[in-house]
Amino acid sequence: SERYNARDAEPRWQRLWDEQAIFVSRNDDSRPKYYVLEMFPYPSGRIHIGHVRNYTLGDVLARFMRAKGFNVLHPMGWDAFGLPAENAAIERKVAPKAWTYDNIAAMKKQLRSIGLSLDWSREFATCDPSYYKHQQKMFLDMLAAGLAEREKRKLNWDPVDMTVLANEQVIDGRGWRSGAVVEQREMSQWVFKITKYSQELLSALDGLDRWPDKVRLMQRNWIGRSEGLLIRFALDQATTPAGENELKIFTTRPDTLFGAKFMAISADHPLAQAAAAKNPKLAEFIADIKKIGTAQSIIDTAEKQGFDTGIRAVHPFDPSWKLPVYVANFVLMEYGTGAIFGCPAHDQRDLDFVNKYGLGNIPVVCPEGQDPKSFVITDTAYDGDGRMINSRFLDGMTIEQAKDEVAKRLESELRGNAPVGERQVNFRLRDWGISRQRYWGCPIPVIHCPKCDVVPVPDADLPVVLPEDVSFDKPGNALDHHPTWKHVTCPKCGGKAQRETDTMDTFVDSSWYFARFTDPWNERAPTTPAVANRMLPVDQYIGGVEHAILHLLYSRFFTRAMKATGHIALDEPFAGMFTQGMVVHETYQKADGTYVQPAEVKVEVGGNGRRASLLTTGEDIQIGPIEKMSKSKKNTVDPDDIIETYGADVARWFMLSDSPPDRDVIWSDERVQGASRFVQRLWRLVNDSIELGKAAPVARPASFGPDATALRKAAHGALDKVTTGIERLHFNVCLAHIREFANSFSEILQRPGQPAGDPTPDLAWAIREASQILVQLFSPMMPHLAEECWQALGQTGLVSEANWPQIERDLLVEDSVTLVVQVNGKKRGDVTVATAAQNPEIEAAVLALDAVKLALDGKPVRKVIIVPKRIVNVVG
Ligand code: ANZ
Ligand code: ZN
Repeated sequence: SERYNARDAEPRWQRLWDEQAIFVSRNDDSRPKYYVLEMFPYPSGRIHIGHVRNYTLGDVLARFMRAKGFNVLHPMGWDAFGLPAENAAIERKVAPKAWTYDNIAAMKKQLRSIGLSLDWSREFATCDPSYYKHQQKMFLDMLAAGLAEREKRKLNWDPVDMTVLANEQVIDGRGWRSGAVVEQREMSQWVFKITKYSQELLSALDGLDRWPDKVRLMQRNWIGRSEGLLIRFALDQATTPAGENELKIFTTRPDTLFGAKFMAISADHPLAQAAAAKNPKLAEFIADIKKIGTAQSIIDTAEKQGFDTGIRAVHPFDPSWKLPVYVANFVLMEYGTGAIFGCPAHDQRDLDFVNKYGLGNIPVVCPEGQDPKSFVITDTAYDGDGRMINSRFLDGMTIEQAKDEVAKRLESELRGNAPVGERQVNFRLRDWGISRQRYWGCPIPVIHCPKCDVVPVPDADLPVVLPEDVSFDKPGNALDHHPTWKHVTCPKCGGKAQRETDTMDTFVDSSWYFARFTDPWNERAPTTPAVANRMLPVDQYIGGVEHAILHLLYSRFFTRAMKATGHIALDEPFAGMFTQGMVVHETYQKADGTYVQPAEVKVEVGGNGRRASLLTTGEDIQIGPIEKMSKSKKNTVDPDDIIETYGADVARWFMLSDSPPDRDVIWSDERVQGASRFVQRLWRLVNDSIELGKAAPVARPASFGPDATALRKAAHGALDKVTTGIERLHFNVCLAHIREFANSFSEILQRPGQPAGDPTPDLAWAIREASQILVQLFSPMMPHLAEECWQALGQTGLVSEANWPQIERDLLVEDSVTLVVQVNGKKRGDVTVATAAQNPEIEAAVLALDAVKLALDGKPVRKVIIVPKRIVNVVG
């Protein structure tokens, strides 16, 4: 038979799937539903190889579940708002809208060439007014429900680009694009009240048992629940500006109070402001440290700095003990009370601080087995377990006992009318600031009126559509510069008013798209609750681990907000979450350090290992480390090239075969060629089997000879393993089983003494059955090749629509053994198990026997002794 020609076959099958609309799922389908979703792409212009991996993983599952008889929902759309479109407008003078939709068209063509079983009838882009209209409506619903609010916040302001920057966009205190020193500005922002759900978002993580543990842990840490004590320290009046008389701090370690050496407050703390008013040096220090960004990472890495305000705080257990109050750059106003007491012996940051300013330390927790007298701290703080020392009435207690004792005493001690201490739970999670001073985003649907303040845009006026006649000649927000767009009349009083010109963070767009996919045709409302509640949650969501926190947390919040505003009736959007690894590749560098593309390099394997040279000039190329594919390192491969050269099935097979889906996969041309050879092998194997299976009787033979049985065992064994493998997303294991099955199939076909073309009827029948099973097994991974084979096998209809084959379980009992079963040494029967069965399995089978239960007569089992392959003795 001829070689399989992917270039001819793939587009042909893609067209047929399309014409027959077989991947379109209907909302009135009564079969059980299965919702598979991969994170939708940003339309940057090109699909990259990471997308191919992501979508292939989801596609295997979608195709498999469809074959299993589910009503599969597998939609695709575009996360289409965001900064790159504006940059393109600035750099290339193309309108953001045109740029975005052109990119979508190009990428859609690429996605189609991968052969994904997507329901394109539900496609939308988040920049479609028909999508963001509903987002605006939900914003207004959230505003009415108290889940959206205006809040004054300190933000990173880039004075050159005239925009607020996210923490991630501030690099070493400078704007990532402009390079300007970023200022901290207090500005009014729209926030979503995600903190109302802090505890719930945390607790519900326990129930997400089909999520990766690492993702749940990252969310737990991000939410950052801590239990501690609020303590009101009195201030020594002689040292304190008028009107200030106490300092409130939050601590998770009240047990360490007798190890306190200083107090520290944030530069934004009112007490710092008050002290700075009379101390120019302090004011200068504060201005200095305020220049650094507010990102935790910046604060963690910056050198610890402080300035003594001269104010003294009084120790809550000793009126004569005075502690200096510093303004310090590592205390955040946004957490706790913006003030701390520092215990250097047991906190590394505090220790670094006192070592710098010569304040000393007192250890108060002594590790078990250590002599307290010789326990000193110099450069490394001790944050482990132990007993209290140097702590008066706490001495000898455990940390937990000491925490409790301090809390009890301070709770019952009053100053003024209030207790000095109060137990408190704090969360690190902050409300979600969604205002962006950007054009290419979803307009926030409110109007600012000088008389009426903030007025929601009436429902009838939605959507607030982005104007298209915008100019990017000036830096900043093009919406704000637009001559007319923002000038409106107030819907309430009819007076002159202004539209909000901030747009929403693009993370809002991706926080509910999965819900919109369930009924994207509804023009009146974001969702059709009856449909959304039936189709959600997403059964399997697949995407990169880089979204472990923001996107996945925001979506969990937004789903709750949609529930609170009546758009949906569930809390958790994603029942199963899978984070795939990256596609990585080695890097190639010339002697001068410039990177070159893999396609320009020839790699040879010689005596001294692998060496590389440049194809054009032959000059030496240095093989660098394996890294994530990136434009800057030039170690990318272009999906179009791969599909053009080898076909989509080869790319898909390679992506799935080499490593478990949650690990990184190293792109290797040799391995891709291996996948390509395997495609041809399968094609030959199926064609050979057609010849040999010709003589097969229609009816299933009454009995099978040894060859036929061996083949059937191989086929059903593979079917069993691939079925469970796909269900667990162990795709690389599935592929290994398919390979193994193909090998034993070939062997049986080529067995000597079996005259070609003339097998016995039972073997012919088994060959036909095996070839059908084989094709179905690889059809989720290589759907085009599978269709071609299915057709060659003479099947009517498409393999993409065929039901998954039924497993014959009897064939799975690989060589079994029968063991004698005894209870307390007396034979009570026997049991047959697979030779490979492990002891726990054998034990379970034995204890389930009625004869054994009868003999035990309710007595507990004390021991089960297994003599391999012979006897099982139950001792009761
Ligand atoms: C005294 C102490 C002694 C502390 C010790 C720690 C160790 P988590 O667990 O993250 O909640 N802290 C409180 N507010 C702060 C702020 N606004 N900026 C910077 N640090 C702040 O951390 C709570 C601990 O972080 C608190 O407990 C406080 O330092 C510090 F051996 O109080 B601790
Ligand atoms: Zn008004």
